[in-house]
Amino acid sequence: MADETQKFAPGDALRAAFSAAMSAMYRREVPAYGELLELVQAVNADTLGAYPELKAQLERTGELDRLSAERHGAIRLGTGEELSFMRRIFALMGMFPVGYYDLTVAGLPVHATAFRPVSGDSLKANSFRIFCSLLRLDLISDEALRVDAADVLEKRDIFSDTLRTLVREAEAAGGVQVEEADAFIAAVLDVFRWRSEANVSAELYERFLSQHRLIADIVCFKGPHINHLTPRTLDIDAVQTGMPARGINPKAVIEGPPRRTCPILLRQTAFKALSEAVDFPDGDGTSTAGVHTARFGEIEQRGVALTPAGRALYDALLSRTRAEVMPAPDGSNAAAYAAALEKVFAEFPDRWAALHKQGLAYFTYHLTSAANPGKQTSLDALIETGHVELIPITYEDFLPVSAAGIFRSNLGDEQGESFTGEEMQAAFERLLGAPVLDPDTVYAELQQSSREACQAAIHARQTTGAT
Ligand code: OOG
Ligand code: NI
Repeated sequence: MADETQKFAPGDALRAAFSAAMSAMYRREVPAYGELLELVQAVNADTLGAYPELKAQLERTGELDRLSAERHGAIRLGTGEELSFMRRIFALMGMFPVGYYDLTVAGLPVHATAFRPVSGDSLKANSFRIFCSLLRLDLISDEALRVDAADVLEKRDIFSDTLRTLVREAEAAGGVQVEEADAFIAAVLDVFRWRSEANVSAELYERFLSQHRLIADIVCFKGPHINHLTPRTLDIDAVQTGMPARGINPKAVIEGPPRRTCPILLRQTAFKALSEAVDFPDGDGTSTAGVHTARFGEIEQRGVALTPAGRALYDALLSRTRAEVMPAPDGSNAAAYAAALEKVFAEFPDRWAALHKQGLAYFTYHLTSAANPGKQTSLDALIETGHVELIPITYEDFLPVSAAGIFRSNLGDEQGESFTGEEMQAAFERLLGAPVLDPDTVYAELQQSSREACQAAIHARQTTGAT
């Protein structure tokens, strides 16, 4: 009898195909993204050549293979119905909602989650993530505009009938059939492409734009166009420096922590959106030509995931840096900011062993082939004697509000917030139709299961006496 599981395309394979198809599409839609990919690949090859230890570590964790295909994207949705159906699509590709992000603290009228693979094996196979925001209509202060937005969103359907049918059939069958995989990917891809024909008149577009540019971007179009795709680099400073030569002008300051020997969390930089031609229907069969500016380019360098204690230290140091030097939007004090960041973050331990010992970051544990661990069973002691090697667990999530959010909370700028964080998360989860996973739990479980496996391996080696 044929293996039953063979008739379904595995989620990991669908996600890899989806990620590759998105990348090819975005390359066609936003040519600077193609330039950026080439630069990132060149820098990554140089970095791997210059740092054999980093190369060995990435090889060990399986990240070397996934590196050139690694990227994240972002989309913005208008309604709970869109969000919950999106969740069902992503689930078929092995992508699950992790984390809740309240972007109102950064002055954006949205909240969000990230759809991503969760298990170690799935991350290794393909780590494609999509940051997915949902508009908070309740934050549109202009009553008439709020009603208009709800009305426009109510009337659109961002999913084709083909896609809705494929998703329902796949859910009922327990997966996407192998012979439907290409049609499924094509139908999903179609949701995220750019559509130059707007949903609203030029006049209504301008009204949304003047309330908030994000609202115009979400409400006025027929689909949630992918707004950026971000490749992962091993040396963001080198990419930042190399961009102008390729005609790309990045923002002056790299967001996140400073350059370190042991990278933590996430460092990101972006370059400006392109303006795209749009046709705004006048309502009488004619249309008005205009432009829309929303899509941009971004790169990132990923470091180790931090524990809650590590994250608290990171937040405190970033906030202290910003109290010293607030980066100006025009980049005029970029060097002073970089210097302050470097100086303040000197307090954050920059050795893997120290980060582990102080419980600031997450690791997996690997018994080295060196020698017999003897009778010693304490992991800490075995790490010190070199019998157990620590491998940092990569941060797989996002930091979209760290910069702006910390600044605003320092200023106590929280007027107008009528809901607490927990209430809003619960409301978001109701619309999503599922709870979001807590990123910290995901990392803690990866660390714990690795600890247990390593301890079992130590025990096995001690009892057999093998070296
Ligand atoms: C949200 C962007 C969030 C990141 O890298 O932090 C994100 C958006 O602009 O839609 O992609
Ligand atoms: Ni991004």
